[in-house]
Amino acid sequence: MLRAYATAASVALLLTCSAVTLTSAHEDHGSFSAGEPGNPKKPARVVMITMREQAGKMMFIPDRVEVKKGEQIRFMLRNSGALEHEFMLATAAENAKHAEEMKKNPDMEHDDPNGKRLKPNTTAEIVWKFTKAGEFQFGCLIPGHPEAGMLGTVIVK
Ligand SMILES: [Cu+2]
Repeated sequence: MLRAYATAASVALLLTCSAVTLTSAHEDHGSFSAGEPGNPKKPARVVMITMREQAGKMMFIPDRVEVKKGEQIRFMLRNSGALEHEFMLATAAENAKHAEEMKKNPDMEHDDPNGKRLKPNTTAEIVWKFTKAGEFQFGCLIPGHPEAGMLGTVIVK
């Protein structure tokens, strides 16, 4: 588990370095590490992700998704839990940094192309195009939730 995390973090670090060079060109509309916001009018493969708590743990079901480079995915998110949860798609390193920021501001709301916060018994969608190969992470960064297991992996091949 720790080993897998370390591998993810080092992959993320490499990706972050390459993302930095792109930042200046994309400053006007932000840049995203895991690819780019999708086009809802274009075909997309549906991936359903359920968020919930059970027996002291919090989880995404499934917590691992594989996609092909260039593929567009429509994440259909459902919060079936009793608490609010969020889905933030980035690198593991970015999510870890973001989680630290959220400890200072736990009510930070997310409604971004790569992230949504869902109240209990609500749904949301994210259409995303995975333009880069690598390993990315979807995480719920509400304080305590990553620690309770609310992290998932996207493998882009
Ligand atoms: Cu959560």
